[in-house]
Amino acid sequence: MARERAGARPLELSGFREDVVAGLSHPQKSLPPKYFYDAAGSRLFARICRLPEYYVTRAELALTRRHLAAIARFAGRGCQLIEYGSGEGIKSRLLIRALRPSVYVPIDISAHALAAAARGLAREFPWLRVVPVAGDFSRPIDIPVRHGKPGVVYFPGSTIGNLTPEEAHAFLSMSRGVATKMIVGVDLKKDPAVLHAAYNDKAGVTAAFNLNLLTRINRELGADFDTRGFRHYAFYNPSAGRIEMHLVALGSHTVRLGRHRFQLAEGETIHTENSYKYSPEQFAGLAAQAGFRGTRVWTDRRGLFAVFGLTA
Ligand code: SAH
Ligand code: AVI
Repeated sequence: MARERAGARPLELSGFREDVVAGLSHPQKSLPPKYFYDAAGSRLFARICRLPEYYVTRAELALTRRHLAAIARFAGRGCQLIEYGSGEGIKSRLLIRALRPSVYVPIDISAHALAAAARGLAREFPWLRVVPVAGDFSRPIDIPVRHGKPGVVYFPGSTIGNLTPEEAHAFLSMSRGVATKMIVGVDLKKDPAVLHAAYNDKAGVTAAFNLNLLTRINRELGADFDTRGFRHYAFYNPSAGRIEMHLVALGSHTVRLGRHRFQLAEGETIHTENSYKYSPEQFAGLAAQAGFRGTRVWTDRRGLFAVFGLTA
């Protein structure tokens, strides 16, 4: 794969059309979740993080606060902090305060949200060198780290759960080439009723987040999805250990995208996201397979979420 210089072109659009056409051509139609995050999608995700049912952000924040001293000792002060899928950077602030990194490199596919977050951080931490990189972490990215200070990769939010275990393995292996230490947020297996509520909130924000993907495809690729003809559908698949999000066609539906036409039968779904939930042992096993030797794990009091400290 060719290496891209960070920020050289509107990367999130390269391959968007091809990925959508490929995904809608499968017998089980699917769309990659990385395309949720246009400006509207990033705003909707920020609202999800504040929903009463979405325990994920609160649990990770609480546990990061509680174990911050130990996490900081693990990472080491003055490191080069590289964060994948940085979003709003809610938890990053805690780490930045505790680690005083020599540079902070937030990487995100959502260029708009990334720029806004980087501006906020630069205001809040005037001493910090912030080097935002608009990039897709599922492809090679040039990361502007310097020799000298150790690099630490931060991957919070359980974004790793949106990758299949095979993709997560590849991502972890790739990260070993970027830094010798990683701090990874992982959502844990739990009562399916808690999971179900978190992905089916009463206010309908998760539904709007899911449906926004079709609105984005219409706007940016000129497709003609009738978004009112689809309903958000999320459920826990216990044998796969994941929440699946789908969009269900309420009636038969034809979508045009350039010269392509896609037919959906009534009740047919487009699979838009997986959110894998791990047991601590499962995730430690995955990290070991990807070449990480040392593993520290911190959890919140209720055992909802874990932060792993991995050493290559
Ligand atoms: N880390 C934040 C945000 C998590 S949401 C938190 O913990 O709250 C997932 C973030 O990853 C979003 O900001 C999204 O834009 C970004 N993202 C998703 N897929 C990506 C990809 N392939 N490459 C880069 N960023 C990605
Ligand atoms: C970013 N990611 C970890 C979220 C999750 O929980 O899988 C995305 C999300 N999808 C629906 N709600 C939140």
